Amino acid sequence: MAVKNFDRPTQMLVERAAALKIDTGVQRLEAQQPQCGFGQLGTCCRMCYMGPCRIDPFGEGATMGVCGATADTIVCRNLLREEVGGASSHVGHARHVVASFKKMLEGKAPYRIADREKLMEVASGLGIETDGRSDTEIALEVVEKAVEDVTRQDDGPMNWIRLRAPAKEMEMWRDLGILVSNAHNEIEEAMHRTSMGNDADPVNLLLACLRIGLVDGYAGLHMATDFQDIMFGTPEPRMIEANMGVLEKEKVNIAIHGHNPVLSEKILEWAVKLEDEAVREGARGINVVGVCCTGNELTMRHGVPMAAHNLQSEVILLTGAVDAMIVDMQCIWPSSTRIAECFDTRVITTESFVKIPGAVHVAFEPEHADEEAQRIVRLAIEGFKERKGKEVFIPAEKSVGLIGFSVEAIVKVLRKLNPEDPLKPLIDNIVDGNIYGAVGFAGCPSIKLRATEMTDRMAVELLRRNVLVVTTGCTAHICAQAGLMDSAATEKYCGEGLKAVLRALGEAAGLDVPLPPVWHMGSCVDNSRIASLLCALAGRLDVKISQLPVAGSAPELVQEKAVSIGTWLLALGLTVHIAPSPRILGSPVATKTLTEGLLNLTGGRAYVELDPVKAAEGLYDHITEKRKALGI
Ligand code: BF8
Ligand code: SF4
Repeated sequence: MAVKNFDRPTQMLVERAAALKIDTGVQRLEAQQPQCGFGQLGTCCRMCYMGPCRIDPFGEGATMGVCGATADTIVCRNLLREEVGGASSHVGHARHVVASFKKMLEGKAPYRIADREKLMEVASGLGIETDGRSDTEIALEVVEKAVEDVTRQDDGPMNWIRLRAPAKEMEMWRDLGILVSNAHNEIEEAMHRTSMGNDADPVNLLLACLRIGLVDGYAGLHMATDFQDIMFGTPEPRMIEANMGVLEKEKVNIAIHGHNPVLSEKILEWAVKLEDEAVREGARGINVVGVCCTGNELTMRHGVPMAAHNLQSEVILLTGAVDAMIVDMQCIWPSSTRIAECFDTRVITTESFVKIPGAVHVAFEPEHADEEAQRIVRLAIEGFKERKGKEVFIPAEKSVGLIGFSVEAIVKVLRKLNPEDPLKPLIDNIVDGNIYGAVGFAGCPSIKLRATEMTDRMAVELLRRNVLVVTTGCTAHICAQAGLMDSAATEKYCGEGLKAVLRALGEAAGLDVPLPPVWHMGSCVDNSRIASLLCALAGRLDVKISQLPVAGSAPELVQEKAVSIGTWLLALGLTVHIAPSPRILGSPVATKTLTEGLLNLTGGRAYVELDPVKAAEGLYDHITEKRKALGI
């Protein structure tokens, strides 16, 4: 087995797997070498059965598919289909949450409105009359507005674009003809457009990519965040622990994995209620730990420990200490059950469209959420009964962090410094250069880049240059594990200016330590929170988002979802760093448009760099240019 240089807990478990003759992604990646060059460049087409066709990027073989499609057409069609995959996941997620919320309002599902203030904010933003009406009436109308975004047949734009998009960018999108009105229609049209014999114009296809980016951002991310906050509460700062060391040998360990908090919130509730049953079976309690994004959701709202990012979602099972891993949707490795069956671990699937051979399936319906959550928790207790007394292997490492940086929480702290104009202290510090700029990290851990610690090293390089880092999704897990959400990291890694700001903010927050230098803003759908913060800053300064000294980064791209989020950020006018390269390099038009041409359309730009230090330098230079252009 090739020696990788993963962080110690991951490395130990990968080695344990090898000793036990259990395959992990490390061996499977090796077995895939060399990976297909056509696939990597995006020049393989399987849209019809005269193919599959492949275009030789060096011009020595075929230059067109059987139907005459060029590398440009093929690459752009493939890219758009990737984005459809990503946007479908996010829109599907939001739709599931909205449907559960509606059932709750109709008295059919056991949930409640946790954040009435947010409900009112969303309702007024949507132009809904709130005076003299009950919360339920108002909330039902909010649901109607959400449903319109997947049903309306007029020219729109979508209600959630009107609610959440910045005004200047909305005008720009109108001029570009990409202002979308119905997420499902857009997804259908993108599939239609890319099927054999339709759109062959690479530029037109790339504009369609921007449309899907907007679908992702507003009918996916923003909509999901808004409903989840209303239903489960808007996150507030709290301390948490991170890494696999949060597993406890003597407790029933329940790992919740996936994305949809409608399920995991109930599991958490019943894990508390059924603790006595666990104790009767000889456990010292029930320990719910978070994996991937539903982990982030529970961390942000309840302080549940962040046990594992996506790459660790299979190795955490090698501890033998997970009694049940409960999954809902997205990012779940099919290998999970093959590893789980070597131990007493139950993998429990819960969605009808997410089944895995070897898993126990408990169909989760919001109407029966309490019964099903109890059943699931009891399955975990059964797992513990079987495991009790057996050897487990839990790497001891864990870190601590302060998390919960919703925009509302950030503004609350800033208000202590300036009650009338809370963004002013932030802006003043940006102007002074104490905060040189900010970079938002989003996305996944890649088995291809984890060994170089791409995300954490980039973060440290940026902090040193007084660039604040905000993060979501699995990059948040990586940063938490690296200790970057701990106040101590502020003293250790930040430049003097940023250090001073974080100290002042820590004091304003009533802490006797600085704020951490990397702010955890939530799950992947909560990239909406990062956009809201940018939107507020740009609005306050009366500039476009593309003028701000900020950037985005998907430092370890894995999922189609990261591609669709990235495209939304490009539509918003951001420079977006990506590693490894998206599958566009086989198309000169796609490569040039996305890395240069877009600057003239939205102000955005894709920037590919696989070396963490160079990538941080590249983003720093970008921020410097933006600062100069603003005259600061
Ligand atoms: O939606 S960061 S591996 S868990 S895709 Fe998946 Fe990537 Fe993790 Fe969350 Ni986001
Ligand atoms: Fe080949 Fe054209 Fe069919 Fe694609 S659509 S597989 S390029 S013939």
